[in-house]
Amino acid sequence: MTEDDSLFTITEGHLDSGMRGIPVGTCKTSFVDPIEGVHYVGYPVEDLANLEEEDVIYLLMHKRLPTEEESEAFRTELAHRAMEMPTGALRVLESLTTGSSGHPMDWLSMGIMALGAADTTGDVRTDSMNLIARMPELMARIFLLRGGKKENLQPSKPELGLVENFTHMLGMTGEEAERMNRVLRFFFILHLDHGGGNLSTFTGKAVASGRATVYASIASAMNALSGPLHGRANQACLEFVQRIGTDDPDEIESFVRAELAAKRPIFGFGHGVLRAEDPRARLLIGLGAEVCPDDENYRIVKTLREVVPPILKEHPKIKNPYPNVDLGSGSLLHAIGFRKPEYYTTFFGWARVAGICAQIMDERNARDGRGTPIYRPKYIPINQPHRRLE
Ligand code: FCX
Repeated sequence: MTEDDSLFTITEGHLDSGMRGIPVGTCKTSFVDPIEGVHYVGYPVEDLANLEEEDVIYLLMHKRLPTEEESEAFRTELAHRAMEMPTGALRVLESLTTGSSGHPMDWLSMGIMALGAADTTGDVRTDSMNLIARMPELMARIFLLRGGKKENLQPSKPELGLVENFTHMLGMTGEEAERMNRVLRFFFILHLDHGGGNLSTFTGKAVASGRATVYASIASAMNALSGPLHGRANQACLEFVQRIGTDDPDEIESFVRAELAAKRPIFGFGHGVLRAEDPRARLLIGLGAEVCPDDENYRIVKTLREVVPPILKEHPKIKNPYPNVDLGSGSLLHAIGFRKPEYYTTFFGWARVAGICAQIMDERNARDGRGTPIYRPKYIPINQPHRRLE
């Protein structure tokens, strides 16, 4: 690829299409193949799904998996940074009127801003590593504060690793904790990154391109993720499953048809890039067969997976009638004990922080360290004839 190669022809039809498919930059961390799904630095995500989560973050940052020593050093660095967390900054969350006011994604975004207000160095790697290291405690505090159980917070043990420290701080022990760790680690790795152009990543990088802080950029990314067509689809999907309340295929079919007739989205299906079932959906549903095969929600999800694609195929405008990542994740999170769907997008956000930080680091290092220029796509004016006041 040379500077003068023509990559894409823009027609009028591309305008106001959400920039669908228009190449705007390069990405070193991951790509999404329309059929094979997401690959992290070349590896299909299923190859990585059972690794340690820190090693996969290392891969996104360094573009190769760590050696044993590098892995150890990386985990030690994260643990050290977690111990220096400015927890006092999070008192801002305690001042929100009641535990349940606002959506957990609002709290996540505010919590990230509060951490940044307390400790921003301006060095992108340092701020990224600090934020990644401190996310488990931010997550645990949000869960317990909102649940009115802040005194239940167990002292952080960052040496346990990111996911295990989170469940430990929530007070989980024994088999229950093991099951949670297994599912959350798998979920976490599957959600770390998804190419450069998904809305939350793009938003985070766009804000960062103006040389805003990592914290401001990532909080913006979390706000982008909070929409129901994006990250919040995992909440919407489980709520949808619970509303269906039966795994009878005929009843599910009537329900789905009624939703479509009412012009409501069928959550957990469709995608801007994928044109086949998202491998992450397959992997999560596969994990469900191991972890919660008889769970009621899980059974409904499995039936939706069979019943919905043929119905969506009847609508030629829907380019991908197949399951996306959000179809199965909610039923798994519910089965391991997270009963409130409104929290599910925070898990997605927690994981995505690392991928977006890695991409921001790459963009800041681009052009021999001058960084990617400030984002500035062109909008073509319409319905704006030149005018003057009389
Ligand atoms: N249910 C109902 N309508 C759908 C649909 C679905 N699952 N998927 C696509 N459509 C509709 C679109 O709304 C659009 O309608 P319009 O022309 O009237 O605006 C038309 O079909 C063409 O859309 P398409 O090009 O196939 O898909 P888009 O890139 O525009 O949208 C999303 C992709 C994911 C937003 C869309 O499929 C959708 O709304 N899905 C349901 C919500 C969801 O599960 N989101 C999670 C996606 C993902 F995993 C993530 O980012 O987190």
